[in-house]
Amino acid sequence: MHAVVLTHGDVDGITSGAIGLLAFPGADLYFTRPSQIHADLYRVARDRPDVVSVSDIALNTMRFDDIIRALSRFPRETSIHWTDHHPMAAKYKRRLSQRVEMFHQIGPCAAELMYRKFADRLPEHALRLALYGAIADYCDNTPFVRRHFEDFDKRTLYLEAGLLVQALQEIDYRRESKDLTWELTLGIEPSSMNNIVNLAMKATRVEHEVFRYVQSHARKVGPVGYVLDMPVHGYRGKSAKFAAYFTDSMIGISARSSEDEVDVSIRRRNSKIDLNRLLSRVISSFTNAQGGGHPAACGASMKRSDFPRFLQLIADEVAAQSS
Ligand SMILES: [Mn+2]
Repeated sequence: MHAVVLTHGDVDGITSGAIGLLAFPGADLYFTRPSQIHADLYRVARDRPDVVSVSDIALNTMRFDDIIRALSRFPRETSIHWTDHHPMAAKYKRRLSQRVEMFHQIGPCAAELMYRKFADRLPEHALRLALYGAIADYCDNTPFVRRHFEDFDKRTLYLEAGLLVQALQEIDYRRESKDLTWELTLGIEPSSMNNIVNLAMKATRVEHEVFRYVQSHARKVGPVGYVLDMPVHGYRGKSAKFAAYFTDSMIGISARSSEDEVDVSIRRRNSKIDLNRLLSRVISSFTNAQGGGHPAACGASMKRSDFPRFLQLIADEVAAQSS
């Protein structure tokens, strides 16, 4: 049997992908992302696999027709599992479900969904992977996760998951993450991976420096705190949180500019604002901007010259919603 696992490169992606590898032994593993899943599906379809598992990939509606076209390239016999927890409009979900075996739920992480979907064929250690994914994605308050925290010492689970989260800040997205995923399928714990432990400690020290940097460089536009072009790469979700904290804001943004683009990570702080919905409203007033994510965590990119107006629109929306 020839199986292919396509998943995201963050901890939830890696753990849900590792569970996919355990459910389909011998499968090939590729990392992908919402902006390129259509192209990866095209490529994978040429090999006519028996099984494909896509996990933790948000549906990019701008590419929806390309995704449907790519799916149509697979032989009828290929079973395609689509497992995700990002917001997905009902019409897209219906259309996609005509070809894929859809398991979509908001609330749990993708690793929990993968575990529940394939539980009857997974080894015992896959459960820990599901819990690591849940902790990493802040999806650790579901009935499934609460129940299984009782099966271990949850403080140890947080340490192991924390090592993965931290190490991934310092890891090359494709090469080393692939080795890490394979090691996880073998049941090796993060605390037993010396390279992961070392990277996690380094990342934690860098994070503390990032915290201090944001303290002295965060700026505020209305109810939005932001930091632009930190000297260190990565740490975007974390620095967005810190920017909200240090400016006492409901929303935090960490932005990085390149030659002609700005890329932003957005987080909320003590707020129930649905960032995904907020962002999609704001983004619709820009050409060449894209983004999306979860209610509590989003990302977007836009033309560099649009960034000030983007900040202002986000601030206006937040102010309007909270007044
Ligand atoms: Mn996820």
